[in-house]
Amino acid sequence: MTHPTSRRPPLILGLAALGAALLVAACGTGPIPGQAAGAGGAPGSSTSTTSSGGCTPANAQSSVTVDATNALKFVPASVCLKAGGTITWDNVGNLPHTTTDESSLAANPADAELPKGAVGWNQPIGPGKPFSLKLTVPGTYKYFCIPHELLGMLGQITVVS
Ligand SMILES: [Cu+2]
Repeated sequence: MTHPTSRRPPLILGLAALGAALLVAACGTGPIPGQAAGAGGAPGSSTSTTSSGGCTPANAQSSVTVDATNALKFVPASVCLKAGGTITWDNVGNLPHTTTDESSLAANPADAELPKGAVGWNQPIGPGKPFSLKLTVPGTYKYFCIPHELLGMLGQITVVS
């Protein structure tokens, strides 16, 4: 007489690479990683410290995906990217959007911002057609969606090196 045990397997999504994830899984809590301090060796050279709204080289991502949604939002609206990293916009709804950082195309010029020396962009992002961009110039980028700019579909990227 055996009856099947119905235990759900734990969801391991992309955490396998992290050895520390084993500890987290053992505790069974904490989707938020927090600060992994003290585990790794500290790099010796301390270069320029750029404080850009909490985006530092330590917490910057080398690749990030921003969803363009039917709610007319970029999600997340603000991201922190390493210089040379890649941002990908993914239209997860069924409405047409753009990702645009050209002040000449903005209804409100303040919705477009580029670091000095950076090149703007204007790209439609249709449903299921993600668009990726590599950003190498550190600084603050503010972009928008052309059809929904005035409805608040705005985004910001901070690039740090
Ligand atoms: Cu839009």
